[in-house]
Amino acid sequence: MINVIGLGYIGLPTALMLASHGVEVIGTDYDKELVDTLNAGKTTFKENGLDKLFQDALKVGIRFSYDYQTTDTYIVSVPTPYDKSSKRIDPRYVNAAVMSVLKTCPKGATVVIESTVSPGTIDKYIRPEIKAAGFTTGKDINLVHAPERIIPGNMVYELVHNNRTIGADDRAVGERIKSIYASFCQGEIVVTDIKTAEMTKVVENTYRDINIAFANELAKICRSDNMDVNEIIRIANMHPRVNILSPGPGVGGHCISVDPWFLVGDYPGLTNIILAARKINDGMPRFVIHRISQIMKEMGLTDVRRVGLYGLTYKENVDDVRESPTLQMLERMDDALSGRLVQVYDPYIEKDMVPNQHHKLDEFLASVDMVVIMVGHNEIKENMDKLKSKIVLDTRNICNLPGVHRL
Ligand code: SAJ
Repeated sequence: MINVIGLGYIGLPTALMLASHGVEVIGTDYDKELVDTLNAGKTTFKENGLDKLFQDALKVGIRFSYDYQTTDTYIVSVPTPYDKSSKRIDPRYVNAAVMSVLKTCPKGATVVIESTVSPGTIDKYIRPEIKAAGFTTGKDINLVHAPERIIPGNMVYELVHNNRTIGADDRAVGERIKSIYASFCQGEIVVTDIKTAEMTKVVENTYRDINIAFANELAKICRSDNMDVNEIIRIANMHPRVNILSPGPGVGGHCISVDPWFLVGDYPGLTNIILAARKINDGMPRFVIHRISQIMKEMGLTDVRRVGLYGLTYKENVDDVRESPTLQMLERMDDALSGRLVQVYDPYIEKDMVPNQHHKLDEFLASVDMVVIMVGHNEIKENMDKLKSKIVLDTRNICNLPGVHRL
């Protein structure tokens, strides 16, 4: 039996996937409400294919509990925030989970850490705690790092099809864990050491952050000299060795906007490009605010008062608002756009999160003169016609209406 600890965006789909492929699974989370919701037969977030996977797992008997179970294998998938001042990883949740495992596991059990951690975290923060608790790694407890790679919006597909990395102290333990993931994973599973697995995961997200920052910097250059950045990227990408990502209103989510900071925090002085990329991407919400003012000025619209932000989530077709560029913009908008009434709408966010939030597209549109497309949800793509009478700033390059403004 596998005890999956942490039933959030990664732990839950992983637990469901294992269970629906014949592995006995108990999911554990300390959030009582979350466990109660799952036990009542409801999923806790929206994700393509998740409800069906959940039903399949329920049919074969997956269970959810607040308690850690006594078993030989644990998969830990809890948050790993970073400390905003030191930029270093804050390992407290992973540590707490591992310490709780030690209280319940039999001798020789294996703890698989799926949470993203900075290189060396397991050596620096986890092993000393295990030792201090009187346990010896490799004897009393085996450690494995199996970072996840699935992308929100396509998690269920990617769980099955992505390649994976498994870092283990002991090759045989790594191979045993590989065989568990191979119950559902059709991709290649590489077994390596723990530190290599830690670094590889952070490198993947940092690579994407830098690529997006490059696109964002190009957007600023092109804006300053009247060039069309999207057309330039489209044509450049026709080169067989060029693949530039898309500019946007900022990089949100709990992964790409966080993981590069781990490297900046741990290797100051060696992380020039990585730090510059973080700053460029973090500066994009401010650039969007600047674009709003610029467009109004260019159009001579000093009397336009009503600006609407379409989209609160960090990207399209998900309900996750962590590190969302729209939320960052709202924090800064009061000073930058004082006097303008900012309206907000997102079809994925049902509860009231911010002032002037609407829950129906038509009502939102009726209350604004200018629409800033912050997120390219399918809903807005299917309703572009409704923006015909509006001033539109499209930060995602999805709107083809005449006169649309872009980054
Ligand atoms: N974004 C752009 N331009 C782009 C692509 C993305 O502005 O061309 C923005 C998005 O709008 C969003 C942010 O970047 O705000 C991040 O979105 P994303 O779709 O690039 O990635 P995440 O954060 O949803 O998921 C990433 C993935 N990592 C990589 O592709 C290297 C995923 O595979 C990881 O599993 C995930 O991080 C994670 O959990 O680490």
